[in-house]
Amino acid sequence: MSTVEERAELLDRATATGQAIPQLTSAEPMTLETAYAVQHAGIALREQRGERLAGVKLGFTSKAKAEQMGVSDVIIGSLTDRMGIEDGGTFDVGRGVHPRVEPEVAFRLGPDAEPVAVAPALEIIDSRYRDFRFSLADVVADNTSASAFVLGPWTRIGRLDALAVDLLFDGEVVATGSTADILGDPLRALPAARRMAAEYGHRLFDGAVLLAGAATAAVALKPRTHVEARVAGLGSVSVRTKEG
Ligand code: 0L1
Ligand code: MG
Repeated sequence: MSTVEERAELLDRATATGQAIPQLTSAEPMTLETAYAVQHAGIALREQRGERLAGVKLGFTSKAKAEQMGVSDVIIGSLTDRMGIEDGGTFDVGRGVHPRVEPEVAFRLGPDAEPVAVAPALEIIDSRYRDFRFSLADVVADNTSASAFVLGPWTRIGRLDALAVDLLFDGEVVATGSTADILGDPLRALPAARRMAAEYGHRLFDGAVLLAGAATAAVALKPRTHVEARVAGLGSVSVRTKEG
């Protein structure tokens, strides 16, 4: 039986080398509680290297994705400052295993975990498991596939329940969706995040970012692409990919 720390180190090494690993649960069963302990141990390794917590993210926030995974609840992961890329910045696809991108909505939290601003966002997810296949416990241990995130301009929070979302590669639309695909309304990510954070030990601190969830299916990234998310009423956010 491997320890929580040993499992976290396996995932950490896969992240650093870009070499996929077999699912942890292919070797031994893992409860959801242990999976979150592995996730926290992985974040502790990052903190030992000088990374600082930047916030949290939710996954499985769309009905389609939850049904596909056979789950009925969201999952929560941690974001660190080093996962953040400035708007218009660059992401090296060569450093990942098989990165994909999702157009999202982000909140900035104030004191008492209340949302104080909203922004269009891109999340780059990258499962450390072979073929992007995993069980619920595996993906939780793998910090919900978190890899990088890009935030667009912060703006005042208004109605967010049905904003059109486009994901573009080099100016061509590759996926379309709606903020309604994020829990029916991205504002529902707030109580969901508070509940999950309380249950699994994540901190919703003043200034934290909350990535509320994806408005379309994730799309595989390739090098030398201008990737942009447009959220009606909120604006756009972009990143350029390179390799090596
Ligand atoms: O951020 C997400 O919605 C991804 C959650 C984990 C599942 C996946 O990697 O597709
Ligand atoms: Mg996401």
